[in-house]
Amino acid sequence: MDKRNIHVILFIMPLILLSITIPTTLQSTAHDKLLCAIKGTLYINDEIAPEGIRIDLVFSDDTFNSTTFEWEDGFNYNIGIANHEGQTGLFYVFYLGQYFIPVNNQSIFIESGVVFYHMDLHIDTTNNPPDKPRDPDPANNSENINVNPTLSVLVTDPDNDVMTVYFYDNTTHTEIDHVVNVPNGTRINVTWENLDYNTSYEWYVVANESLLENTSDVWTFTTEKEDSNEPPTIELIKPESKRFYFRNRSLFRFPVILIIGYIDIKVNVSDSKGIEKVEFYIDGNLKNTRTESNEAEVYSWMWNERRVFRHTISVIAYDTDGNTATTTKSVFIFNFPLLHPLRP
Ligand SMILES: [Ca+2]
Ligand SMILES: [Ca+2]
Repeated sequence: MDKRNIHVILFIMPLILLSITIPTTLQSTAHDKLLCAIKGTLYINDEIAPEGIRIDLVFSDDTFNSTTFEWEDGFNYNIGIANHEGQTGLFYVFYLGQYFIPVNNQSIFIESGVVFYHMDLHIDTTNNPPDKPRDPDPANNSENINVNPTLSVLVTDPDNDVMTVYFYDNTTHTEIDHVVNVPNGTRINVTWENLDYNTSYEWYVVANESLLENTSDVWTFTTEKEDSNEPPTIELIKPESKRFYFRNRSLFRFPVILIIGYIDIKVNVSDSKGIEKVEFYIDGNLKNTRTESNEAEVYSWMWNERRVFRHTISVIAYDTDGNTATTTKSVFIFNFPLLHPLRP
């Protein structure tokens, strides 16, 4: 047994005897510095650490208790835990300019009446933080972005660690959303909802692999101008100008539109935001309303009324904001449906 081990035993033995024989209240007044503490050895990559490294114990109420690693009677660090009974603390080791969370024993619950805990801490400096999240979409300084954009970045970790990735609004510093269990080398997406039109936004991303994290640059984009919902477009595709129709069939060119019998009136309608309805009029009287197209962008209605001579077909398309488009054509028609029982 070497000299150091003997010192350890000589130190521990009276402490144990004290714990057994002296009431706790007496212990804490008489030995405040030794008692109510966490003591242990700090290992860095499995080697006993050099002295002078700072170890912090952070409790849930945000109080900060730090000590500097030093050799002390066989215990290498010594953090007071008085008044933290019932709380859970987390260790952080500040080393090489960054915080490391010990690989084992990283959290500790302080029970009341405990004199001290012996807890060795191991940190692994061979772990690297995730790389800065990069390759944003929308790209930095993008314009005309929609008001519910999908935000996307590429995240990587040099050690192939799985990450949690947080997206933040840089103006309010609130979280937009996060994604857990993200493998190294993944492009991830979240949606930022209900932004204002024609406004600049700033965002950034934090990739965290539970021990270390890294923060992206701040990126910005500007949303699109408020949508003005243009009116629809409409085109009468049947009857065509200067055609002769017989019972719905186009037969030949004619100086005017001449229709014998019934005819399907067809329009081609389009709108960037969607069509609400299409109305069919004869001589200004509403005859039919269609809310569904018969085929892509084509709305039709079979006109089969007893009519002779000249009449006016009008079709009005309404978009979802009530904007309209109208097409009108004059036709000559001779239709006696009551005399033509062979209707389709
Ligand atoms: Ca890592
Ligand atoms: Ca429109």
